[in-house]
Amino acid sequence: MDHNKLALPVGTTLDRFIMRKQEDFPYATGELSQLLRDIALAAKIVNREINRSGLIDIAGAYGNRNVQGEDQQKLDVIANIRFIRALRNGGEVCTIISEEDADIIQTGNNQGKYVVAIDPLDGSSNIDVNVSIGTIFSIYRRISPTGREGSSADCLQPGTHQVAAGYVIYGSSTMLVYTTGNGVNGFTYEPSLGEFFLSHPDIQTPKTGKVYSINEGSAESFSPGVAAFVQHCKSEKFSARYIGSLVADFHRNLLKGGIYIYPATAKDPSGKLRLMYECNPLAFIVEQAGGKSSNGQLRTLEIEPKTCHERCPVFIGSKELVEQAEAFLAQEKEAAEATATA
Ligand code: AHM
Ligand code: MG
Repeated sequence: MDHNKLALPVGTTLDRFIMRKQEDFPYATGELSQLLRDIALAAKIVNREINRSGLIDIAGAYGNRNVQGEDQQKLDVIANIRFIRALRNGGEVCTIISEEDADIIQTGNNQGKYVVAIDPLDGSSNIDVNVSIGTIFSIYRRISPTGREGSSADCLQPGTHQVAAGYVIYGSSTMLVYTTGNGVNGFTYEPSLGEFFLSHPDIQTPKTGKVYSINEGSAESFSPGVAAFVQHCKSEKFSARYIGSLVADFHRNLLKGGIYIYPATAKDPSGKLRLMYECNPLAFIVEQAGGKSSNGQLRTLEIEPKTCHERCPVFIGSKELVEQAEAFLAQEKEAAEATATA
């Protein structure tokens, strides 16, 4: 009997993978690796809370509104506490921007070299109905000198400056997907061992796809370019897939090909999604996987942020589909300019 078949290897843990990657950079100090491990630890705790949310009284509304004016769920608050505590205790991060906090958060770790922007629990209005939800994070190196609190300039760097970004999807299984700018790797959580294992090495997103994801309930306020692109998707017999939980919609399209759109609408004239902790991290990941992300004209990662919680329209996914959407928007712009000069 082949002994290996009796006890198959369990695979590469996230911790070991992070350590190996660090060895590729001879001068790396290990701080970023530690920071990623802190995030993974908080993700495991949040995963535990989400899994038991139907059993104890932590589902449902918290009774507060966050800085965006949205109803906070109890699990939003719990996830926010968990991630901030992990980052504070880890010591590598001086300053945090969180979707759940109006102001930037100083961790007290003034020697910390990194800044984190995080949406601790995205799509949390889906918790009560057991739909997949996620955490999205983005990591920057601070630009201000260490030894003092991080500044708003540290927090307001364009997405091209990200040193790492990732998301956790709490779904039919829980996964952590991240990039440090050298490809994208996905890890699946094994609850009985309490570890993330490498399950999706070097993720490449298909160049094109047949899925479009947009909230068509807002179709009446789509601009002509967005409306024309959606019509194009229909005439090409694409499938419409919209969970209404960004990480889940993004993750599916990343693996299978497709485009996710949150455009400007009458209700959300700048789009709904936040640049710093929703669009930029996913844009970094999608580009690293061979895809594309833009606000319709500009590459998402090149948008110069002005405020921590600013929103932007987003067209993200397979490269060809994002380029097609951009072409429809360019036609819209040309038509508007022609009318203006007529
Ligand atoms: P949240 O950060 O308050 O959870 O909102 C973001 C969510 C995304 O997960 C999702 O893609 C989008 O809002 C859905 O918005 P809509 O219901 O307008 O389609
Ligand atoms: Mg969110």
